[in-house]
Amino acid sequence: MKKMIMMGRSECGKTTLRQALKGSTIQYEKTQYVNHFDVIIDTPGEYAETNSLARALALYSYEADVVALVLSATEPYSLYPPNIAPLANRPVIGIVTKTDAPGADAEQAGEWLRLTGADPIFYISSFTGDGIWQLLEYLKEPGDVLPWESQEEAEADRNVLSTKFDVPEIGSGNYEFI
Ligand SMILES: Nc1nc2c(ncn2[C@@H]2O[C@H](COP(=O)(O)OP(=O)(O)O)[C@@H](O)[C@H]2O)c(=O)[nH]1
Ligand SMILES: [Mg+2]
Repeated sequence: MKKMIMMGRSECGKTTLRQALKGSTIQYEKTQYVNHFDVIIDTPGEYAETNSLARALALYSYEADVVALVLSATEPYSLYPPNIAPLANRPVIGIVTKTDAPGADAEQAGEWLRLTGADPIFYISSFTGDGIWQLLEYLKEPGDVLPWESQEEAEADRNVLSTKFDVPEIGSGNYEFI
């Protein structure tokens, strides 16, 4: 697999996408540090949001084959200025996440990513699995065995155990401690 580093603001769905690319269970976790999971480098959103930390992201990109700019389809605006893709000396792709979310405008997010120079752009829902296969196919190299054997399997609904904002009803006894 090509090694991909994901960059994007907090909450845009990087960690969930990492989970959805690797398995079928999704559980909320806060990204506290830059971590490598085999071929996916997940980064805290604070790195993309903070000028001084952004330099660290530039350095981490040297460890990857591909840089992915991640933007949620629910964003009212984009943090990415136009024409930033040529700043990385790696291919830069765009990933629109949360295409399933209420109020999502995937086309608009895709357009903002296109303006950065990212190419190609993938449209993904980590919850429904939509678009996961196309990304895996892109990252795949000869001889790789994918976690999924077919597009159907790769794009099956995920088992979402917990998300950041789902607060269990008080008194329901249905709590998930992570
Ligand atoms: N509806 C929907 N919500 C998502 C999706 N991906 C992530 N989320 C939610 O968005 C929030 C932030 O996700 P997270 O992966 O932690 O973002 P990160 O900060 O970029 O790592 C969590 O509450 C996720 O459950 C998706 O594909 N669809
Ligand atoms: Mg994260």
